[in-house]
Amino acid sequence: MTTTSVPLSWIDEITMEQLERNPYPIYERLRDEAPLAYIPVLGSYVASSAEVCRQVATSPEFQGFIPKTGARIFGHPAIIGSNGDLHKDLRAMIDPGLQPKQVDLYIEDMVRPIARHYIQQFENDGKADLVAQFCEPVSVRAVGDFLGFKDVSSDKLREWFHKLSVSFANVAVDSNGDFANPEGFRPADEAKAEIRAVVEPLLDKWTVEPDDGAISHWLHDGMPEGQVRDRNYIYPTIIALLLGALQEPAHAMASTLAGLFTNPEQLEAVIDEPGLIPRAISEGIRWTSPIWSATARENIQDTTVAGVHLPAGSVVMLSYGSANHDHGLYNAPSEYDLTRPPLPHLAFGAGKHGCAGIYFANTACRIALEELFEAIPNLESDQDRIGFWGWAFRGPESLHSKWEV
Ligand code: 261
Repeated sequence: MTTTSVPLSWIDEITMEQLERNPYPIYERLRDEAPLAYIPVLGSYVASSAEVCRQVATSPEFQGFIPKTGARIFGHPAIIGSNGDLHKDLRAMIDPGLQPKQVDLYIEDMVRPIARHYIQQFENDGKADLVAQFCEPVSVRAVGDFLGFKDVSSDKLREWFHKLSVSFANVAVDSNGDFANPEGFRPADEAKAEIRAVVEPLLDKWTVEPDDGAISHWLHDGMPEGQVRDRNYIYPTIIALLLGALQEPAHAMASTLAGLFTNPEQLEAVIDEPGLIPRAISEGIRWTSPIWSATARENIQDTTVAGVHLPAGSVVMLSYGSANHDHGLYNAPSEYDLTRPPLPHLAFGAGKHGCAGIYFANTACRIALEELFEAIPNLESDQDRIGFWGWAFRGPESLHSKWEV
Protein backbone atom coordinates (compact mmCIF):
# COMPACT_ATOMS: atom_id res chain seq x y z
CA MET A 1 0.00 0.00 0.00
CA THR A 2 1.28 3.42 -0.85
CA THR A 3 0.46 6.58 1.01
CA THR A 4 1.16 10.13 0.08
CA SER A 5 3.24 11.76 2.74
CA VAL A 6 1.84 15.27 2.60
CA PRO A 7 1.18 16.17 6.24
CA LEU A 8 -2.26 17.53 6.98
CA SER A 9 -2.06 21.16 7.95
CA TRP A 10 -4.18 22.38 10.89
CA ILE A 11 -5.82 24.65 8.31
CA ASP A 12 -7.22 21.60 6.52
CA GLU A 13 -8.96 20.55 9.74
CA ILE A 14 -10.90 23.77 10.31
CA THR A 15 -14.66 23.13 10.56
CA MET A 16 -17.63 25.46 10.12
CA GLU A 17 -18.79 24.62 13.66
CA GLN A 18 -15.51 25.98 15.05
CA LEU A 19 -15.69 29.10 12.92
CA GLU A 20 -19.29 29.84 13.79
CA ARG A 21 -18.91 29.29 17.53
CA ASN A 22 -15.71 31.28 17.92
CA PRO A 23 -13.60 32.21 14.90
CA TYR A 24 -11.14 34.35 16.85
CA PRO A 25 -8.55 31.73 18.00
CA ILE A 26 -8.31 30.21 14.52
CA TYR A 27 -8.02 33.62 12.92
CA GLU A 28 -5.38 34.78 15.39
CA ARG A 29 -3.25 31.88 14.21
CA LEU A 30 -4.07 32.59 10.56
CA ARG A 31 -3.01 36.23 10.91
CA ASP A 32 0.30 35.13 12.46
CA GLU A 33 1.09 32.21 10.17
CA ALA A 34 -0.85 32.71 6.94
CA PRO A 35 -2.73 36.02 6.54
CA LEU A 36 -3.78 34.80 3.10
CA ALA A 37 -4.59 31.09 3.26
CA TYR A 38 -6.65 28.53 1.37
CA ILE A 39 -9.28 27.03 3.71
CA PRO A 40 -10.64 23.74 2.32
CA VAL A 41 -13.96 23.76 4.22
CA LEU A 42 -14.71 27.17 2.67
CA GLY A 43 -13.42 26.23 -0.78
CA SER A 44 -11.73 29.63 -0.99
CA TYR A 45 -8.86 31.75 0.23
CA VAL A 46 -9.29 33.89 3.34
CA ALA A 47 -7.71 37.27 4.01
CA SER A 48 -7.41 37.64 7.79
CA SER A 49 -5.09 40.57 8.57
CA ALA A 50 -6.02 44.25 8.27
CA GLU A 51 -3.31 44.86 5.72
CA VAL A 52 -4.21 41.96 3.44
CA CYS A 53 -7.97 42.63 3.72
CA ARG A 54 -7.47 46.28 2.82
CA GLN A 55 -5.11 45.41 -0.02
CA VAL A 56 -7.44 42.85 -1.60
CA ALA A 57 -10.55 45.03 -1.09
CA THR A 58 -9.00 48.07 -2.76
CA SER A 59 -6.62 46.59 -5.35
CA PRO A 60 -7.47 47.14 -9.03
CA GLU A 61 -6.25 43.56 -9.58
CA PHE A 62 -9.37 42.30 -7.82
CA GLN A 63 -13.08 42.70 -8.48
CA GLY A 64 -16.22 42.05 -6.47
CA PHE A 65 -17.23 38.41 -6.16
CA ILE A 66 -20.44 37.17 -4.60
CA PRO A 67 -19.88 34.17 -2.31
CA LYS A 68 -21.36 31.00 -3.83
CA THR A 69 -24.19 30.90 -1.32
CA GLY A 70 -25.08 34.50 -2.13
CA ALA A 71 -25.19 33.73 -5.87
CA ARG A 72 -27.45 30.74 -5.10
CA ILE A 73 -29.84 32.87 -3.01
CA PHE A 74 -29.84 36.32 -4.66
CA GLY A 75 -29.23 35.45 -8.32
CA HIS A 76 -27.63 37.88 -10.74
CA PRO A 77 -27.06 40.88 -10.81
CA ALA A 78 -26.86 41.36 -7.03
CA ILE A 79 -24.91 44.53 -6.30
CA ILE A 80 -22.29 42.77 -4.13
CA GLY A 81 -21.28 40.52 -7.04
CA SER A 82 -21.45 43.05 -9.88
CA ASN A 83 -18.56 44.87 -11.52
CA GLY A 84 -17.73 47.51 -14.11
CA ASP A 85 -20.57 49.49 -15.69
CA LEU A 86 -23.19 47.16 -14.22
CA HIS A 87 -21.92 47.84 -10.70
CA LYS A 88 -21.68 51.58 -11.46
CA ASP A 89 -25.32 51.61 -12.54
CA LEU A 90 -26.49 49.69 -9.48
CA ARG A 91 -24.55 52.02 -7.15
CA ALA A 92 -25.97 55.03 -9.00
CA MET A 93 -29.40 53.50 -8.37
CA ILE A 94 -29.04 52.90 -4.62
CA ASP A 95 -26.59 55.62 -3.54
CA PRO A 96 -28.64 58.84 -3.86
CA GLY A 97 -31.09 58.15 -0.99
CA LEU A 98 -28.19 57.08 1.22
CA GLN A 99 -26.07 60.23 0.87
CA PRO A 100 -25.62 62.03 4.22
CA LYS A 101 -27.43 65.12 2.96
CA GLN A 102 -30.47 63.01 2.03
CA VAL A 103 -30.33 60.79 5.12
CA ASP A 104 -30.29 63.88 7.36
CA LEU A 105 -33.61 64.96 5.84
CA TYR A 106 -35.53 61.87 7.00
CA ILE A 107 -33.61 59.82 9.56
CA GLU A 108 -34.57 61.71 12.74
CA ASP A 109 -38.29 61.70 12.01
CA MET A 110 -38.08 58.08 10.97
CA VAL A 111 -35.94 56.37 13.62
CA ARG A 112 -36.80 58.27 16.81
CA PRO A 113 -40.51 57.33 16.75
CA ILE A 114 -39.65 53.76 15.77
CA ALA A 115 -37.24 53.41 18.69
CA ARG A 116 -39.74 54.98 21.11
CA HIS A 117 -42.49 52.68 19.87
CA TYR A 118 -40.53 49.50 20.65
CA ILE A 119 -39.14 50.86 23.96
CA GLN A 120 -42.71 51.58 25.11
CA GLN A 121 -43.56 47.90 24.67
CA PHE A 122 -41.08 46.83 27.38
CA GLU A 123 -39.89 49.82 29.43
CA ASN A 124 -42.26 49.07 32.32
CA ASP A 125 -41.34 45.38 32.44
CA GLY A 126 -37.97 45.89 34.12
CA LYS A 127 -36.45 43.37 31.73
CA ALA A 128 -36.14 42.58 28.03
CA ASP A 129 -34.15 40.66 25.48
CA LEU A 130 -32.82 43.68 23.64
CA VAL A 131 -31.90 41.68 20.52
CA ALA A 132 -35.44 40.40 19.88
CA GLN A 133 -37.35 43.30 21.41
CA PHE A 134 -35.27 46.32 20.41
CA CYS A 135 -32.27 45.95 18.08
CA GLU A 136 -33.94 43.74 15.47
CA PRO A 137 -37.37 45.43 15.37
CA VAL A 138 -35.84 48.91 15.18
CA SER A 139 -33.39 47.85 12.47
CA VAL A 140 -35.96 46.15 10.22
CA ARG A 141 -38.61 48.83 10.72
CA ALA A 142 -36.19 51.66 9.85
CA VAL A 143 -34.62 49.95 6.83
CA GLY A 144 -37.91 48.31 5.81
CA ASP A 145 -39.72 51.67 5.80
CA PHE A 146 -36.81 53.24 3.90
CA LEU A 147 -37.05 50.57 1.20
CA GLY A 148 -40.85 50.79 0.95
CA PHE A 149 -42.04 47.81 3.04
CA LYS A 150 -44.15 49.92 5.41
CA ASP A 151 -46.99 47.37 5.34
CA VAL A 152 -44.86 44.32 6.13
CA SER A 153 -44.75 43.59 9.88
CA SER A 154 -41.44 43.84 11.70
CA ASP A 155 -41.77 40.19 12.77
CA LYS A 156 -42.09 39.13 9.12
CA LEU A 157 -39.09 41.26 8.10
CA ARG A 158 -37.07 39.72 10.96
CA GLU A 159 -38.09 36.23 9.86
CA TRP A 160 -37.01 37.00 6.29
CA PHE A 161 -33.54 38.27 7.17
CA HIS A 162 -32.95 35.39 9.60
CA LYS A 163 -33.85 32.83 6.95
CA LEU A 164 -31.78 34.51 4.23
CA SER A 165 -28.88 34.93 6.65
CA VAL A 166 -28.73 31.35 7.89
CA SER A 167 -28.73 30.08 4.31
CA PHE A 168 -26.13 32.63 3.16
CA ALA A 169 -23.91 31.30 5.97
CA ASN A 170 -24.33 27.72 4.70
CA VAL A 171 -20.95 27.94 2.98
CA ALA A 172 -19.36 24.57 3.83
CA VAL A 173 -18.26 22.59 0.76
CA ASP A 174 -17.18 18.96 0.42
CA SER A 175 -13.95 17.78 -1.20
CA ASN A 176 -15.56 18.14 -4.66
CA GLY A 177 -16.41 21.78 -3.96
CA ASP A 178 -20.14 21.01 -3.77
CA PHE A 179 -22.31 22.37 -0.96
CA ALA A 180 -21.94 20.06 2.02
CA ASN A 181 -25.47 20.83 3.30
CA PRO A 182 -27.79 21.55 0.36
CA GLU A 183 -30.84 21.39 2.63
CA GLY A 184 -29.44 24.49 4.34
CA PHE A 185 -30.92 26.59 1.52
CA ARG A 186 -34.50 25.69 2.43
CA PRO A 187 -34.95 28.68 4.80
CA ALA A 188 -33.87 31.15 2.10
CA ASP A 189 -36.07 29.45 -0.50
CA GLU A 190 -39.08 29.72 1.82
CA ALA A 191 -38.36 33.37 2.55
CA LYS A 192 -37.86 34.15 -1.13
CA ALA A 193 -41.22 32.64 -2.08
CA GLU A 194 -42.92 34.88 0.49
CA ILE A 195 -40.86 37.89 -0.53
CA ARG A 196 -41.79 37.46 -4.18
CA ALA A 197 -45.49 37.29 -3.30
CA VAL A 198 -45.18 40.59 -1.43
CA VAL A 199 -42.76 42.38 -3.76
CA GLU A 200 -44.45 41.67 -7.11
CA PRO A 201 -47.66 43.60 -6.32
CA LEU A 202 -45.62 46.41 -4.76
CA LEU A 203 -43.52 46.71 -7.93
CA ASP A 204 -46.76 46.77 -9.96
CA LYS A 205 -48.05 49.59 -7.79
CA TRP A 206 -44.82 51.64 -7.73
CA THR A 207 -44.57 51.34 -11.50
CA VAL A 208 -47.76 53.35 -11.95
CA GLU A 209 -47.78 55.24 -8.64
CA PRO A 210 -44.22 56.12 -7.60
CA ASP A 211 -43.78 56.99 -3.93
CA ASP A 212 -40.91 58.12 -1.70
CA GLY A 213 -39.66 54.59 -0.90
CA ALA A 214 -36.16 53.67 -2.08
CA ILE A 215 -37.25 50.77 -4.31
CA SER A 216 -39.83 52.97 -6.03
CA HIS A 217 -36.94 55.32 -6.81
CA TRP A 218 -34.86 52.39 -8.09
CA LEU A 219 -37.63 51.68 -10.62
CA HIS A 220 -37.91 55.22 -11.92
CA ASP A 221 -34.76 57.30 -11.26
CA GLY A 222 -32.65 58.08 -14.28
CA MET A 223 -35.03 56.27 -16.63
CA PRO A 224 -36.50 57.86 -19.75
CA GLU A 225 -40.06 59.20 -19.31
CA GLY A 226 -42.56 56.36 -19.15
CA GLN A 227 -39.97 53.62 -18.55
CA VAL A 228 -38.95 51.75 -15.43
CA ARG A 229 -35.98 49.51 -14.69
CA ASP A 230 -36.65 45.84 -15.37
CA ARG A 231 -37.74 44.19 -12.12
CA ASN A 232 -35.48 41.20 -12.77
CA TYR A 233 -32.60 43.68 -12.87
CA ILE A 234 -33.32 45.13 -9.40
CA TYR A 235 -34.67 41.96 -7.78
CA PRO A 236 -31.36 40.36 -6.70
CA THR A 237 -30.32 43.61 -5.02
CA ILE A 238 -33.68 43.80 -3.21
CA ILE A 239 -33.03 40.33 -1.75
CA ALA A 240 -29.45 41.27 -0.83
CA LEU A 241 -30.71 44.28 1.11
CA LEU A 242 -33.49 42.28 2.74
CA LEU A 243 -30.62 40.28 4.20
CA GLY A 244 -27.71 42.60 4.88
CA ALA A 245 -29.38 45.95 5.26
CA LEU A 246 -32.16 44.66 7.53
CA GLN A 247 -29.81 42.57 9.68
CA GLU A 248 -26.67 44.61 10.20
CA PRO A 249 -27.89 47.71 12.02
CA ALA A 250 -29.41 45.23 14.51
CA HIS A 251 -26.06 43.48 14.89
CA ALA A 252 -24.31 46.85 15.22
CA MET A 253 -26.60 47.99 18.04
CA ALA A 254 -26.52 44.62 19.78
CA SER A 255 -22.73 44.27 19.65
CA THR A 256 -22.33 47.83 20.92
CA LEU A 257 -24.63 47.06 23.85
CA ALA A 258 -22.86 43.75 24.49
CA GLY A 259 -19.49 45.52 24.49
CA LEU A 260 -20.76 48.15 26.88
CA PHE A 261 -22.12 45.38 29.13
CA THR A 262 -18.57 43.96 29.36
CA ASN A 263 -17.44 47.37 30.60
CA PRO A 264 -20.07 48.82 32.98
CA GLU A 265 -18.06 51.99 33.63
CA GLN A 266 -18.12 52.78 29.94
CA LEU A 267 -21.83 51.94 29.78
CA GLU A 268 -22.41 54.45 32.57
CA ALA A 269 -20.23 57.05 30.84
CA VAL A 270 -22.17 56.71 27.59
CA ILE A 271 -25.54 56.95 29.36
CA ASP A 272 -24.32 60.11 31.17
CA GLU A 273 -22.89 61.60 27.99
CA PRO A 274 -24.86 60.61 24.87
CA GLY A 275 -22.27 62.42 22.75
CA LEU A 276 -20.13 59.31 23.27
CA ILE A 277 -22.61 57.07 21.43
CA PRO A 278 -20.98 57.36 17.98
CA ARG A 279 -17.66 56.26 19.50
CA ALA A 280 -19.39 53.44 21.34
CA ILE A 281 -20.90 52.21 18.05
CA SER A 282 -17.65 52.50 16.13
CA GLU A 283 -15.89 50.42 18.79
CA GLY A 284 -18.83 48.00 18.95
CA ILE A 285 -18.54 47.11 15.27
CA ARG A 286 -14.76 46.97 15.41
CA TRP A 287 -15.01 44.61 18.39
CA THR A 288 -17.65 42.35 16.80
CA SER A 289 -18.02 43.18 13.14
CA PRO A 290 -21.53 42.40 11.84
CA ILE A 291 -20.34 41.43 8.36
CA TRP A 292 -17.61 39.26 9.83
CA SER A 293 -16.73 37.31 6.68
CA ALA A 294 -19.48 37.55 4.06
CA THR A 295 -17.91 39.43 1.15
CA ALA A 296 -15.23 38.42 -1.30
CA ARG A 297 -13.10 39.45 -4.25
CA GLU A 298 -11.59 37.54 -7.17
CA ASN A 299 -8.42 38.42 -9.02
CA ILE A 300 -8.75 39.21 -12.71
CA GLN A 301 -5.23 38.03 -13.62
CA ASP A 302 -2.60 35.88 -11.93
CA THR A 303 -1.16 37.75 -8.98
CA THR A 304 0.72 37.29 -5.72
CA VAL A 305 -0.58 38.54 -2.37
CA ALA A 306 1.24 38.11 0.95
CA GLY A 307 3.62 35.74 -0.79
CA VAL A 308 0.83 33.49 -2.06
CA HIS A 309 0.47 32.96 -5.80
CA LEU A 310 -3.16 33.32 -6.87
CA PRO A 311 -4.10 32.04 -10.32
CA ALA A 312 -6.62 34.28 -12.12
CA GLY A 313 -10.14 33.76 -10.76
CA SER A 314 -9.11 32.83 -7.22
CA VAL A 315 -11.72 33.75 -4.62
CA VAL A 316 -10.59 35.56 -1.48
CA MET A 317 -13.03 35.96 1.41
CA LEU A 318 -12.54 39.21 3.31
CA SER A 319 -12.64 38.35 7.02
CA TYR A 320 -13.11 41.88 8.25
CA GLY A 321 -14.07 40.65 11.71
CA SER A 322 -10.56 39.24 12.00
CA ALA A 323 -8.87 42.27 10.42
CA ASN A 324 -10.54 44.37 13.11
CA HIS A 325 -8.77 42.27 15.78
CA ASP A 326 -5.33 42.66 14.22
CA HIS A 327 -2.73 42.98 17.01
CA GLY A 328 -0.56 44.99 14.64
CA LEU A 329 -3.13 47.78 14.77
CA TYR A 330 -5.05 47.41 18.01
CA ASN A 331 -3.85 46.99 21.56
CA ALA A 332 -5.83 44.16 23.28
CA PRO A 333 -8.21 43.88 20.31
CA SER A 334 -10.55 41.42 22.01
CA GLU A 335 -11.41 43.99 24.68
CA TYR A 336 -14.25 46.41 24.11
CA ASP A 337 -12.79 49.86 24.87
CA LEU A 338 -14.36 52.98 23.47
CA THR A 339 -11.42 55.06 24.71
CA ARG A 340 -8.95 53.37 22.36
CA PRO A 341 -7.26 55.59 19.75
CA PRO A 342 -9.71 56.11 16.88
CA LEU A 343 -8.05 54.07 14.14
CA PRO A 344 -10.05 53.28 11.04
CA HIS A 345 -11.65 49.83 11.08
CA LEU A 346 -12.95 47.66 8.24
CA ALA A 347 -16.46 46.93 9.50
CA PHE A 348 -17.93 48.75 6.47
CA GLY A 349 -15.41 47.24 4.09
CA ALA A 350 -13.28 49.25 1.70
CA GLY A 351 -12.94 50.05 -1.98
CA LYS A 352 -15.60 50.16 -4.68
CA HIS A 353 -17.81 47.66 -2.84
CA GLY A 354 -17.57 49.50 0.49
CA CYS A 355 -20.88 49.73 2.34
CA ALA A 356 -23.40 52.09 0.71
CA GLY A 357 -25.40 52.39 3.95
CA ILE A 358 -22.60 53.55 6.23
CA TYR A 359 -24.13 56.92 7.12
CA PHE A 360 -27.69 55.60 7.36
CA ALA A 361 -26.59 52.74 9.63
CA ASN A 362 -24.38 54.83 11.91
CA THR A 363 -27.05 57.50 12.26
CA ALA A 364 -29.96 55.11 12.78
CA CYS A 365 -28.00 53.19 15.44
CA ARG A 366 -27.01 56.42 17.18
CA ILE A 367 -30.60 57.69 17.35
CA ALA A 368 -31.94 54.31 18.54
CA LEU A 369 -29.34 54.04 21.33
CA GLU A 370 -29.96 57.67 22.36
CA GLU A 371 -33.62 56.81 22.85
CA LEU A 372 -32.86 53.57 24.71
CA PHE A 373 -30.42 55.17 27.18
CA GLU A 374 -32.68 58.17 27.70
CA ALA A 375 -35.67 55.95 28.51
CA ILE A 376 -33.76 53.39 30.61
CA PRO A 377 -30.73 55.09 32.21
CA ASN A 378 -30.33 52.27 34.75
CA LEU A 379 -30.00 49.53 32.12
CA GLU A 380 -27.82 46.54 33.00
CA SER A 381 -27.06 43.10 31.67
CA ASP A 382 -28.97 40.15 33.12
CA GLN A 383 -26.75 37.49 31.54
CA ASP A 384 -23.52 36.03 32.96
CA ARG A 385 -22.19 35.28 29.51
CA ILE A 386 -23.40 36.78 26.26
CA GLY A 387 -23.46 34.13 23.54
CA PHE A 388 -22.29 35.20 20.08
CA TRP A 389 -22.78 33.20 16.93
CA GLY A 390 -21.66 33.42 13.35
CA TRP A 391 -18.74 33.48 10.98
CA ALA A 392 -20.31 35.08 7.87
CA PHE A 393 -22.39 37.43 10.00
CA ARG A 394 -21.81 37.70 13.74
CA GLY A 395 -23.56 39.21 16.74
CA PRO A 396 -25.06 38.43 20.15
CA GLU A 397 -27.82 35.80 20.08
CA SER A 398 -29.66 37.53 22.91
CA LEU A 399 -29.15 40.41 25.34
CA HIS A 400 -31.20 39.70 28.42
CA SER A 401 -31.20 42.98 30.31
CA LYS A 402 -32.83 44.37 33.43
CA TRP A 403 -33.51 47.66 35.22
CA GLU A 404 -35.44 49.00 38.22
CA VAL A 405 -38.85 50.35 37.26
C1 261 B 1 -26.86 45.13 1.72
C2 261 B 1 -25.66 44.32 1.80
O1 261 B 1 -26.04 43.03 2.01
C3 261 B 1 -25.10 42.08 2.11
C4 261 B 1 -23.78 42.35 2.32
C5 261 B 1 -22.88 41.31 2.40
C6 261 B 1 -23.32 40.01 2.28
C7 261 B 1 -24.66 39.76 2.08
C8 261 B 1 -25.53 40.80 2.00
O2 261 B 1 -26.86 40.60 1.81
